[in-house]
Amino acid sequence: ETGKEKWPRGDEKIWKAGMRGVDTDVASITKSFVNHVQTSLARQAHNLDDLGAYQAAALSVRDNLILNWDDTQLTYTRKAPKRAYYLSLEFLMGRTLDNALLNLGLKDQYKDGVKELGFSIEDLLDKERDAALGNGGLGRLAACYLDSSASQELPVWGYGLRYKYGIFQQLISPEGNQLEAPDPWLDNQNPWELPRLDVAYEVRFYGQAERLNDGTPRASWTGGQEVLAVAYDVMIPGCYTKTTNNLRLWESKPKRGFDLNSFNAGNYEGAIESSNSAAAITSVLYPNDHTSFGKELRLKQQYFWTAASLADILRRFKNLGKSITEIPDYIAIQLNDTHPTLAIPELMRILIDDEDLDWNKAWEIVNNTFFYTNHTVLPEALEKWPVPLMEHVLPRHMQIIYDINLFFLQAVEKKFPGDRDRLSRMSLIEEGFPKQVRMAYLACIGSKKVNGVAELHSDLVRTTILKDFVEFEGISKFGNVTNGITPRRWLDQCNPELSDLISKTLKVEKSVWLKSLDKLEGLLPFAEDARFRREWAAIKQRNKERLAHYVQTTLGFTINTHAMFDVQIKRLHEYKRQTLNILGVIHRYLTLKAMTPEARQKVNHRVVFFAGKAAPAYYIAKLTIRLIVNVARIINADPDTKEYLTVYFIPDYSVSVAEVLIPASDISQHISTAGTEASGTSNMKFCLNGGLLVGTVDGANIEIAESVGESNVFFFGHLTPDVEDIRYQHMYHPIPIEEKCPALANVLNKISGGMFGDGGVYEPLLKTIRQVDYYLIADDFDSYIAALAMVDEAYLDKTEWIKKSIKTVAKMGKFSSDRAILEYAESYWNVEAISVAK
Ligand code: B1H
Repeated sequence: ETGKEKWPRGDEKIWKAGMRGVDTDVASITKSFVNHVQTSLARQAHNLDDLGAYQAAALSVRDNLILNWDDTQLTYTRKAPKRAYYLSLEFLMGRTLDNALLNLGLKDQYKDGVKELGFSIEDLLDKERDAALGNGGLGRLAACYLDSSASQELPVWGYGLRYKYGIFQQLISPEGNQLEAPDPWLDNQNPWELPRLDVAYEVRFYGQAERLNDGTPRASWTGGQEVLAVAYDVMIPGCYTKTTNNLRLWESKPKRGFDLNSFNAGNYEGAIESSNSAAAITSVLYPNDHTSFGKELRLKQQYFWTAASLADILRRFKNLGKSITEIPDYIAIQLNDTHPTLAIPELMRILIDDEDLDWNKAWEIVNNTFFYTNHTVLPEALEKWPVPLMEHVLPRHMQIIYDINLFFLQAVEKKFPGDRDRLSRMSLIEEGFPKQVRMAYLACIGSKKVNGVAELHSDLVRTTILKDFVEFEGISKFGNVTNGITPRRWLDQCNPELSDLISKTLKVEKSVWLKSLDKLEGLLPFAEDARFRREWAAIKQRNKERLAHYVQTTLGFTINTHAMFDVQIKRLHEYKRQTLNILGVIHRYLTLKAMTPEARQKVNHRVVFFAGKAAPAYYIAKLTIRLIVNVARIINADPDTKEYLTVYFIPDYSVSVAEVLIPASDISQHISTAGTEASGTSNMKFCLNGGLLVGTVDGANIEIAESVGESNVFFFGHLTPDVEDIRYQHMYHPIPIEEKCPALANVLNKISGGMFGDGGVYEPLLKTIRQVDYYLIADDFDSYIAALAMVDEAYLDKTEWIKKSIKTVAKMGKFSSDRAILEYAESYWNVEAISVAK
């Protein structure tokens, strides 16, 4: 079909002469850089600072991306393959310039080029602000999957929201309290997005829905508020390939500058207000990781985004000229958690009200188009929307959900006649005041397949929250795709020396092994090579020094880089048990204090790092931060012990801070109560950089241990099947903490007693442990301390330790997000790779 087409307009030769390729030798790069300084930024050599130079470099690199993006999109249009769309409310992209340079294979050229112009590439990279449109693992996973889709040449687009403010900036007050400040990430302009002001859709809220009652299931939905969704495209380059995919983010704006009707009625204030409320939809990312609050604005975000995305996807589909019933042959839509579940009733609405399909045909199309990934089994995170709110904001969707529920429950009744309990358990509508829509159930029954994000988690989905649905629909619908991480950012970019050493050792090009990560197995024999081990250890040491330098320049602390670096970085949450870690630190401190100076000499030196944000309204999590900061203040100043043990809380954790912390770790902690962490992905990042795991038997820790060998991880704690029973005992046969775990009781008493400042401040936190202890801190404390003792023991033998580190990296191939995205493409979406001609 290609090649035979007529040139679209004008003289083909003149067009072709005007088209530029982008030359990538150093001379062309410096020329392009200077051009952008002059004509894009309107600046000159004498008034160009690092920020300006970063922008010029970014614009110059962007030229490459745009040309590749154009070719990629043209290829997709011409070849019309089945495409997948990844709908996620969060994309935690981090910085782009370094990643783009590496994926394009242009890092060295740009480094030399900017040097010739008097700049250092490292300084420029450092000027970029993170794109932090996500809370944590769920949003970062979406970013890794985009990188892998492009790298594996899969026709996948992401759809999300262009929040004006990303995740808040975290400040720590002198008392140790978390303070939140807005993240105006777009203030310096964003060279990585292309505004598409011509790609816009109208999205309706509120109004009236009336069934036509004409023998069809159709209804009309009119009135209410109409808001405009405008597209911004972010180019996603693959690694050593021309394929450059798209992430389309929607911005909300008023349909008109102001609401004319109110204006004409003399209600100027009302007019301004409605324009404000349209812009409000995409103004800020909700920072409540793992909690569902039922806020109207959040519901509006979800609908705004799913409606605009579906309209865009269907417009593209309609350009193919196919019958509407062929949607599932051309489109797969992956729902990243339940946040985009409204896409299911929205597609039903379009097929029924606009396309006039009958109910069963529409439902069949929907059922073959959507795929749902669950990311948590924690009850507080499972989304439920109050029916009255839904009826108010989305009246037509509420009707459709009731209809879906009716047909669904009729089918359940048919299969399990007379089982009323089952019907009420499985209903999409939870009875109560108010009634609520259970979004996970809607996502489940509307999708072709459902998956969890690690083996254990997928089992829990099948046997707990969706058990009834497995019994009704059959087990084969419920799968697992263990999460992965992109080795481009999480090895090649964040740990360039290790990446170079691996290439040199394997004698394999990065363009190969970074996309076939199983090749790392070739490192195994080198664990026995003393020279290789020395190089390996030296790189770890330099990464520790790089982190120490970061802490020195940002916080002013001097860190002992010859100590073991022990890192726990993730959102603050009770289930993740940062408290267990800090209580363990206090225990170690008390133990050190009780030793003679001679005995202390034999103790392993340790530096403990924490970083992470707490949801602004999560009181206990914020109190944990306060405790960590104050424990650090006391311990780091104690002349008896500070050589042996120091603690740092690194404020404002982000993707780019993670890129400095992870390569520097000797061990990292992934210590959630068994059965609570769906997967975890930083566990993979640490292991890929040669840090060992201390962890519970939870989430992806289990599969990591299976891959790297149990002897190379430090496991502790109760197992998932026991957790329920233990909680039951806590409720009905509580054992006083002094009896159950005297060591912990002693630690808690020291805190209460004021060792780390006013003990009263921490009482609410201590109470969660002394009383209900829902997350089993007391039950796991002794085995946790024992695991850390094993770590100390193992670290004494440096040679063995480095061998463990090498063997771990060698066995991490499975955890590439390339493997994960290919599983989605092959086993779920039926989407194939398609290459873009050079
Ligand atoms: C994960 C969330 C999450 N699971 C609600 N669930 C949110 C839920 O703003 N909200 O409403 C935001 C985030 N995030 C994480 O997903 C899991 O806890 C991790 O274990 C997992 O690795 C990650 C990616 O699958």
